[in-house]
Amino acid sequence: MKRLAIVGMPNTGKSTFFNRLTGASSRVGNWPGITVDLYGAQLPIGSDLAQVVDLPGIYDLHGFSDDEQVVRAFLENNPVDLVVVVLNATQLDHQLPLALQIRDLGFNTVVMLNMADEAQHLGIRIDTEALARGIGCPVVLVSARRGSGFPEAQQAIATALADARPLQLDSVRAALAPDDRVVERAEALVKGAVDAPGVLVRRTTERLDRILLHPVFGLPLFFLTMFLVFQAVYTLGAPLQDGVAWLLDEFRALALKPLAGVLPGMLYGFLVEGIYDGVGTVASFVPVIILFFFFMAVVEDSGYLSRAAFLMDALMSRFGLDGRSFVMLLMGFGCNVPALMGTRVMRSRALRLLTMLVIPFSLCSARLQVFLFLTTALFTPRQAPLVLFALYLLSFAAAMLTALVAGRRLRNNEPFVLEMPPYRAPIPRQVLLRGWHEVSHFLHRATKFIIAGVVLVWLLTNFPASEVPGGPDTFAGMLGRLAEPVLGPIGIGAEMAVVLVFGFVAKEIIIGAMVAMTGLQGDALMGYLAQHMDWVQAMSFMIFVLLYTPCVSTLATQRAEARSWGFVGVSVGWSLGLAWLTSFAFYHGARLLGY
Ligand SMILES: Nc1nc2c(ncn2[C@@H]2O[C@H](COP(=O)(O)OP(=O)(O)OP(=O)(O)O)[C@@H](O)[C@H]2O)c(=O)[nH]1
Ligand SMILES: [Mg+2]
Repeated sequence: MKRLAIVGMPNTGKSTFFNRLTGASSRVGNWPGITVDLYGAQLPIGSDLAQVVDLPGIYDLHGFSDDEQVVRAFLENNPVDLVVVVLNATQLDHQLPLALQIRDLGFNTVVMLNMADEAQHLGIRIDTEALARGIGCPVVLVSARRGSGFPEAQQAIATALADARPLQLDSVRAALAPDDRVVERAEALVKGAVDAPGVLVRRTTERLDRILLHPVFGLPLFFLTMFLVFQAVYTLGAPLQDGVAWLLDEFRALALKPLAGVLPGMLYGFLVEGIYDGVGTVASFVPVIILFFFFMAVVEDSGYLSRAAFLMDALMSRFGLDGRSFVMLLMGFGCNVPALMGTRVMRSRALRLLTMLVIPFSLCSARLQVFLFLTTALFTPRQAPLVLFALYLLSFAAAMLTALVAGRRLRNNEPFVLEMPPYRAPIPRQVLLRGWHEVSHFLHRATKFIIAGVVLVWLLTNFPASEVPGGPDTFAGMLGRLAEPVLGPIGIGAEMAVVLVFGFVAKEIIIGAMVAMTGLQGDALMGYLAQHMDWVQAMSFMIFVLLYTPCVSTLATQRAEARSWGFVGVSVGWSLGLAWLTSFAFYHGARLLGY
């Protein structure tokens, strides 16, 4: 099978091009460093099938960051029939050298000048034929986003693949031509083939930046935006969540109830009150999570994320981190795993490790489920969003404290240069894809962890069968008693302690486990919680859940990215200790104040 690699600088639209070419759904976003790993798809070309690989962005082929090494390793370990170089047509002066380097290495090459729409808008005119002669390969002007020039691009790729000879290099670095010569050639080419106004005016972007990057109002505006996002997620999400819960209830009453007479009591309890209710309660949060990702996708795809990095850079550097670390923390609000992988764009290992140490404190969507449930159960509708916001602040504070403590060992001296991409309207397809991705992520986690967790908790609470289900002499009761001495002092009773033990694997299990344990669901479970915990205990529980340990997938990713178990050990030990101490301080502080 022929192999085709897509190479280019970060944020030039490689993944957008790849998606349009193959119909795949590689992640796209207006932030340099969205793709950090290989992503492949198959493409029928004529009677052949070609494998197309979307690669991370690289500034040059000498690069040292982990994502740049991914690209180099790919070119060194796989014969490649065609390299499609994607360049941003509005920045040819500094992007062309990469195309020349690739061509000089001897690769069969096609160059895509992407973002034709923006180039046209800015009044840039490009003589593609002159460029093609100069580089020595076909050059096509396209807009991967709008689709203009795309048939020509496909044609050029098919033709170039037809007489392809695969090339595999032993060492990309050794084969590279000296940089200054390449840069000189690129300059001469751009001079001859590109006609651009002296200064590029991006009116909308400049106007927006004057407000959003304002030295005084920029940061408050950013926090206000985030606050509104959370408020919106909460307000819009609650009825959606009720809707799903209602549907699940109806299905239960109409379709599952009749089973009660047929199945033996224990089996019915296991299937319906254990698995169905447990997984169903977790599933009712999926709409809220999708909504959350919808807003995050908008923030990411509009280009505001890069502004957030810029605004927070000064503050973050006091903690030994930088603007990119902040963006990774924000991404971690979705799920910690991709955020950890996103740190590959950092060259300094110290900075990368430090960022990977703080990311697990990001309040991910799995924890959000737990907090939505508990805040609804124990606080008034007016208080709930504020409590939630306070938890987000705590999540950030814990991350910063961690950076301060660990920063002594992991000192960063990598200068941070961030390119500000122009603002772009988010693409609906992209935003919808993110939503869909979340649903499949949930289903994946459901089959992997949630069902298993719920089943286990149900078994623990219902056995030995001679005991009263959920009673102190069941296995769950014994486990709770074991955890009691540790969790008692922070106000967490035996029942909830068992739930926390399972939360170690995945935080999504927590709510499902509560259902399996109490045999209650929805409003009934909320009522039960409100009777068995006061708000101080609930808050202490939530603080503990927020901080206590990254889930198993996060740990596995930390291990893979840092290539060290010691690092993972430090991360778990530190978060457990911090969680316990924070909950302890909160719990006893509140009690002392008379709550
Ligand atoms: N105006 C315009 N925007 C585009 C075009 N192609 C891509 N974009 C936008 O450019 C941004 C970056 O697109 P991606 O496809 O994620 O870029 P990438 O090169 O894969 O980026 P990394 O994976 O981070 O290296 C997104 O906001 C896209 O919507 C285009 O032809 N015109
Ligand atoms: Mg990409």
